[in-house]
Amino acid sequence: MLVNGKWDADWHPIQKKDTAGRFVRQTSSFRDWITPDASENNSEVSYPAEAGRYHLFVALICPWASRTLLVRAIKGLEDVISISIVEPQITKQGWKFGNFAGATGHDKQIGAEYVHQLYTHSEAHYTGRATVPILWDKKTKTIVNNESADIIQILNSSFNEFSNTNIDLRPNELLPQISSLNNELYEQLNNGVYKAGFASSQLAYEEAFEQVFRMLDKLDGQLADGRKYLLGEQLTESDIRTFVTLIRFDIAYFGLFKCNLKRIVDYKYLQPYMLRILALPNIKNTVSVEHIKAGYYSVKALNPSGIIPVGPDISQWRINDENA
Ligand SMILES: N[C@@H](CCC(=O)N[C@@H](CS)C(=O)NCC(=O)O)C(=O)O
Repeated sequence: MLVNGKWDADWHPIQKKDTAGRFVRQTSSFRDWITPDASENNSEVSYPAEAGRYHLFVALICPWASRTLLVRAIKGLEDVISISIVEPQITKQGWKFGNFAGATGHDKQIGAEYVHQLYTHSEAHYTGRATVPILWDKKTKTIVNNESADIIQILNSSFNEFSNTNIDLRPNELLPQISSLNNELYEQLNNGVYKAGFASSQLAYEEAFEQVFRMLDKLDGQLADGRKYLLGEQLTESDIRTFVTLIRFDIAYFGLFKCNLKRIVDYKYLQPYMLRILALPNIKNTVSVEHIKAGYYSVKALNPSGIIPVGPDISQWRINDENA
């Protein structure tokens, strides 16, 4: 991570844990906002929505980054917000730009070799982990926001002028349900799998494992009445948040993170639900099985040999990885 603007220690997945060995995720620190007219939101600085001005730095392995890519695709903002995709394997200096198939090569914004340089370019004395996704302003060459929960809201609501669809992933009438489900999803599923995978005690692992499967069972039950999406017939932000974990589950979390009670393919309703979202326009482009495998299985603390499993069989996903 960065300490006072300097890269400090070799990258390690677990840099914070509590006294019972539970994995603790860092909170994000760039929280500025973009609004249609730069009017104030709930943050100190607001940038104006403009086509071509903003850029997303992502890793295709990363569920948090992927949810921003999904919202960009669903809102049809591919020509409005440009992207860089880093290499999937995290290095001793964190995320790196490069030529792994499906990555976008060298950084054209500031000529960075590593993502941490974007952080120090934005704040010379930055202390913290250099995470993706990053929403970047090309005009001032600075990070606007590095919290995916904020970025998906910004993409959903602030660029409608440039979007060719009227899809709203956070309709007012569903907001209370969306936000309560999102909280549960984050704790028990999205971050729950990480809490299982990066637990450093049996107790912390079992606690997280139990929550993960309780949540998957609950979601499967919620879909059992034949509804299309978790909150009914309309796709919402909660579906996006769920999808990014489901799509990684059988490939990475079942094995590497020891979430091995059931696979998603074993769930009657969750599996078709996941495929339904995968089949939406341009969503397949946000999913790279190659990056997910190469990235997760390169975490040496969990997989010292670096061997990448051959399975699972995902032929029914009909993904062509060259698109990624
Ligand atoms: N709260 C952040 C979390 C992002 C995050 O943890 N990203 C991971 C990749 S999945 C990362 O970049 N990790 C690098 C590190 O921790 O050094 C968000 O949702 O945007």
